[in-house]
Amino acid sequence: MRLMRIFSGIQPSGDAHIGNYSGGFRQYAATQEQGEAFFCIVDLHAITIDHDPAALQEGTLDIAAMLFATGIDPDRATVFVQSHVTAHTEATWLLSSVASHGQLGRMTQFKEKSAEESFISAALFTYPVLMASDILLYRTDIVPIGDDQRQHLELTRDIAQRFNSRYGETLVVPKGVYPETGGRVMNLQEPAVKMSKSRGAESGTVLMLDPPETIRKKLKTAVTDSGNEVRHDPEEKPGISNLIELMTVVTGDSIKDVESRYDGKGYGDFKSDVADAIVELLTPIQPRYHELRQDPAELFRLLAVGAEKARAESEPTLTKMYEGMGFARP
Ligand code: AQP
Repeated sequence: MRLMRIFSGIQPSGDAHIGNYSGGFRQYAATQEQGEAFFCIVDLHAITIDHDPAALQEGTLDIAAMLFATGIDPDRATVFVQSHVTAHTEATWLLSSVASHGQLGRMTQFKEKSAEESFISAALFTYPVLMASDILLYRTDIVPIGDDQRQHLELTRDIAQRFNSRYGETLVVPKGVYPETGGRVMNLQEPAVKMSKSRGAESGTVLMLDPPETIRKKLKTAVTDSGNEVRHDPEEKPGISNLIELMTVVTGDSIKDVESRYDGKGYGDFKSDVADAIVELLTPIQPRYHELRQDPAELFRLLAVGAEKARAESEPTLTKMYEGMGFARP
C-alpha cells in the first residue's frame, strides 16, 4: 500500500518567527509521523522580491538547522533545497501552460507584495506555479501550511485537475492541512497584519531565536484592545485574540481552556504568562539550533542526502508529465 505523502516548503527569506512555527515547523514535526514526508527549503521562491545574494546561502542553512532543531528527523523525513532538484523549475514551465493568467492575477499575496515593490518581477506573478510544481512532483496527499497559503493551495488543486483533464490522470490532487488555531498569527504591534519574516513591525514579530528578555518585552508591549477581559473574539478583540491563539499554539491547550484559566485575571498577567510559555517552548529548541548551525558541512551533507531522495521521487512524475503532454522524449 502506498504511504501517505506529505509535502511543505519554507522560504529562506529572513529570520523564522513564531508564525512559521505555528503554520510550519510544528505541523511538519507532527505530520512526518503520518507517512512519507518531504520538507523543502524553497530558495527559488526567495528571489521573487529583491533579495540579498550574500544572505541567501546563510538563510538556507539557518532554515535547515531550524527544521532539524524543531523536530524533523532526517532518517524519517526528506529535507532538501529546492534549487538542488531541477525538476521543480522544469515542471513549472510545463504547468505554466495549464495555469490561468487571470487566476494568478487574483492571488492576494501577489496583489499585496506587488503594491509594496517598486520593481514587480514576473517571478512574483508566476511564483504560485512554482509552488504547485513543488507539491505536485511528489504526488502529495497533504500539505501542512498556514492560512496565508490557502489560496495558493487551491490554485495548485485547480492546476492538477486541469492537467489531468487535458492529458489524462497524472497528478495527485492534494489537500491543505491547516492548524485549528494559530493558522494566521498576527503581528503583535499590528493585529491586522500577518506576522511575517519580511514585513510588519519588528517589535511585533517574535523570532524563534529571540532571547527570553526580548520575548518578554515584545509581549509586554503587544497591542491589546479596550476592556480587560481575556476573551477570544477576533472581530472585537483582535489583539487579545491573537495572544490567546499564540498561547494555544505553544501549550497545546484549547481556546476555552485559556479563557477559563484567565477568567477575571486581566491582560497584564495573561501577557506575561504567554511570554513565559513561548520562552519555555523555545528553551530546548535554541541550543539545538545553535549546535546544528555551527556545523555547515553536516547540514550540507544532510541536504545532499535529501536532494538525492527528492530527485529520485520527483523524476518519474516529471517524465509522466512530459509523456502525457506528447513530448518526444530522448
Ligand atoms: N503569521 C503566520 N501564521 C501562521 N503561519 C504562517 N506562515 C507564515 N507566516 C505565518 C507559514 O509558515 C510556512 C512557511 O512560510 P514561508 O516562509 O514559506 O512563507 P511566507 O508565508 O511568505 O512567510 P513569511 O514569514 O510571511 O515570509 P515573507 O515575509 O518572506 O513572505 C508556511 O506554511 C506559511 O503558511
